[in-house]
Amino acid sequence: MLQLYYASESLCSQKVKLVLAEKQLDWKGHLLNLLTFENLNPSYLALNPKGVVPTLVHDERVITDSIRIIQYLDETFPHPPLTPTAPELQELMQRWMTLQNQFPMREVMYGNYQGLEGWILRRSVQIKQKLLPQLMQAHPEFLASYKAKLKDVKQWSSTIQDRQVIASINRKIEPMLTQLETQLIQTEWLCGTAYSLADVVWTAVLNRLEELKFGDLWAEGNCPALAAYFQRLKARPNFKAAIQSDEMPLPMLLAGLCRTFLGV
Ligand SMILES: N[C@@H](CCC(=O)N[C@@H](CS)C(=O)NCC(=O)O)C(=O)O
Repeated sequence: MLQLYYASESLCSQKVKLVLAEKQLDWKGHLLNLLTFENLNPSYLALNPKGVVPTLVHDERVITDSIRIIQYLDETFPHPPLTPTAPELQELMQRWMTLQNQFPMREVMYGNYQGLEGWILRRSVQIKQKLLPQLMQAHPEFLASYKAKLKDVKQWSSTIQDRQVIASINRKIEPMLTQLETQLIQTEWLCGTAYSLADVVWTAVLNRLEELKFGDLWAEGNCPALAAYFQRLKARPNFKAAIQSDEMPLPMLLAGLCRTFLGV
């Protein structure tokens, strides 16, 4: 039995949902509301001490971190395979996944969303900063997790409020996409002729960058191979279910909005 703890519109959750769909696996979902901080509940921290989604539970085994989860799924359920067999292509796949994983997408998202959405996201980080000391007092058995989270949230909050830092992170997006373009001029998928975990990861990221209005970086002839690649990714049968139609259910959104407006 596969169980996935995930959140709506979470980039890391989308990668896992796409792999589950590609492999046509049945799974039971536990949808967490990040806007009401369900990810910081002690019951969830017991599974995922960092208090982030996603978490996969397979029978008794708990796996955290989206990259580890998708690799685990591919090893455990090898059909269809999403890892190339040639060692040099496996290495290439790791490189594409590391490039993505090391890029501060969280800061890109929280720093660039505009309007109400941006306000909600940035305010949720401020509320988290106020909430964590209270949680430390209420649940001292999770003190280490909450302390680490608070340290991370303080850094996160100061980064997304600093327009210059966000602008300098944004400037790194184009060179990263140029690396993809160089590869995709030569091959259909990032690791050659077969769709792989690297393509899964970049499906979620390119989609998010487009949502954040960075799509011009590859459109209008700027990166034609990347633009064509993104069209191929979006045309795949599982894109819609795993990524495009990923929206927070209305009751969850309303609960999140209340919490955000009240600021507690
Ligand atoms: N490296 C982790 C990052 C997980 C992560 O940051 N998840 C986000 C959603 S995409 C989250 O849970 N954010 C809530 C928080 O940090 O409080 C992974 O790939 O799974």
